[in-house]
Amino acid sequence: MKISLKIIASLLLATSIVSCNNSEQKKEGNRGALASNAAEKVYVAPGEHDEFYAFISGGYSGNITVYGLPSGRMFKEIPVFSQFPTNGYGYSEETKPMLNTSHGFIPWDDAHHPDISQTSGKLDGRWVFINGNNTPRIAKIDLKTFETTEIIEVPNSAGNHSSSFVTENTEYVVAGTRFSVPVPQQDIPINEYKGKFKGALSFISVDPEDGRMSIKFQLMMPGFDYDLSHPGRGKSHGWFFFTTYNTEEANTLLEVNASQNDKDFIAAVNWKKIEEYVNNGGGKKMPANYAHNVYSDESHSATSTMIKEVLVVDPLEVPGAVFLLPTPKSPHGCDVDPSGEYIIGNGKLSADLTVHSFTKMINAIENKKFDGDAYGIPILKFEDVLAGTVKQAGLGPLHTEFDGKGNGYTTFFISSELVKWNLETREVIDRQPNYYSVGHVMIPGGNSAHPFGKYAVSMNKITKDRYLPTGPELEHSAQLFDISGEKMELLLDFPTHGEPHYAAGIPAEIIKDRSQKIYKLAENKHEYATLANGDARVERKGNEVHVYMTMIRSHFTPDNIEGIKVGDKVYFHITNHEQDFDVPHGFAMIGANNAELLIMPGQTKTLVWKPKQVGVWPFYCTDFCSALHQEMQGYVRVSPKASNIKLSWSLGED
Ligand code: K7E
Ligand code: CUA
Repeated sequence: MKISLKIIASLLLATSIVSCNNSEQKKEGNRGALASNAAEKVYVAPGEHDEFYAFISGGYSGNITVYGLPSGRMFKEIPVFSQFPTNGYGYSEETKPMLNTSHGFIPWDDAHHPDISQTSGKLDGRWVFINGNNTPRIAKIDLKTFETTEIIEVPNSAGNHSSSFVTENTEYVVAGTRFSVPVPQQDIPINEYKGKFKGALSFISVDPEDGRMSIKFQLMMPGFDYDLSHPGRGKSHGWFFFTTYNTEEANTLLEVNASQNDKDFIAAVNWKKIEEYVNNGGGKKMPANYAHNVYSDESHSATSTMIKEVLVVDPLEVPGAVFLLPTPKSPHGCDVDPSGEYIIGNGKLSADLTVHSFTKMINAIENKKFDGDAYGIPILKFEDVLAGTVKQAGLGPLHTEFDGKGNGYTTFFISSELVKWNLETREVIDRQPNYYSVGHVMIPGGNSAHPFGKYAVSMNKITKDRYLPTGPELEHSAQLFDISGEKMELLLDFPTHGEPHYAAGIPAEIIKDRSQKIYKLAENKHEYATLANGDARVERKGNEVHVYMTMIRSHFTPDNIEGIKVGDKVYFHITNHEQDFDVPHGFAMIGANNAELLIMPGQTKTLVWKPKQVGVWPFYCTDFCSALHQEMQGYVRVSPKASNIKLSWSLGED
């Protein structure tokens, strides 16, 4: 008895010593800005606002989610490449054209890398761009309305992955193909890949006034896989850098066959030089067929135009514009530091990080120190462009961001950690475990000359035990770090939606005051808008019926419609007459083969319904808009196809 008590006592003592040590260590580790606790740092009191917006890619959701930092609260999902029943995007007649492509209507994509527009290397908060990976497209989201307002398809591409990063004045948003393909597409044996397939790097110009996108040129590169890219900035402005893998040009068993070369390349592209060449009439126009979809806030409608040619540039036609920098080992991320001097290649099969020097690259080019070529494109010598390596930083480096204070933050997928290192000395300063298997990391302004180095968000691929289990399928997990001090401090875990590949963060103050609250009814130019209740009506054109409807708390006008017949195609064109912030109304029709509509104040949207059964069928408002929301309903009488019931409708007290 005595002995066991002694043992227990000594165990207790040992435990208290251990925990004492632990808290001692924690204090050390936490000696950041204020050494306050994590909970305080992420607490945003009720009614208070977050300091940053984070636009997080949804990966296979095809969309973008908007979060607040540091709270990790989700504010909105912005539909981009995928139909979104929550508000009818891709279901309403007005938004269906946004998802039109050369393959027809495509209701889904895999969205990867959001990037915010810049002016003089600073985030200007006008637009977010993001790439559709599967059916190659670039989308633009307007940060006044947080709506997708433009999508351009990228021809001659497949797996649009080294995208969508913007140059320092948003001259271009760049899209590079991951898979090389026959250009133009043709029916040839797959094993003729080597030498025949091409990799298109597309430079999409962005109009400085209205942001309109158009493909300025496509650079037709050798048939490698172009994985990621980043623009030069500052001294390297005018250049763009792309990581490649499968420089072996294998077409099967890539996990073995594309890992043969000790080094692949970072392709350095002098886009200013090519732009000049193109402006002087260079390049070849090639037949193409790709969709350009534009949404207007005035007509509340999108149009889709097919474009029939694209300008193609062969890199050999523009000497001095493209060079290859050997980079070990199947590099994934390609990141450029805020000064524009360092180009970091994250060799995903390597333990070291490769840091290239822009200055050394220019010197080597000027001195023509080439080490052969690939399809005529000069290869520079590894030693001539290397600034140095970050030795044994971790296993499986993927992506790097910067804090603007001279440090890089690299994610390591295999060793599952975020590693902070000094750009000049390339020494590791700190490492923090990630739960689990981190992919991208985001520091607000990370792809710009002026990052906001207060927080880093790592986006993890595996969630496992971080949250309450939800069956086999889990949301991914993000982790927020305070990076204001010497050591990083883990503050918060929060789930994300889909599979985030990168995110773009920005101080809230840059965009929040410009955020639009309503659409002005007086400016509504929708061709089927009903601006006065007295104009509400129903018109028949053959078997098409157009309902010009209005909605305001708490009724639809008209709310009784008769004379509809089985086999008709009924278009409900509904205009929301509210002019107050945050008073949308919804519209749902029984048996409609689509989603509801969620209509913002001042906006017109159209739902198509094909009644299939005789009867009296209800419709209703889906958004609890007032105390009399449940009364916001109506009926449509559907008669047999051969019936003579006259078209009629109620206008109510108006
Ligand atoms: Cu940027 Cu996920 Cu598309 Cu790496 S990729 S993780
Ligand atoms: Cu309108 Cu509920």
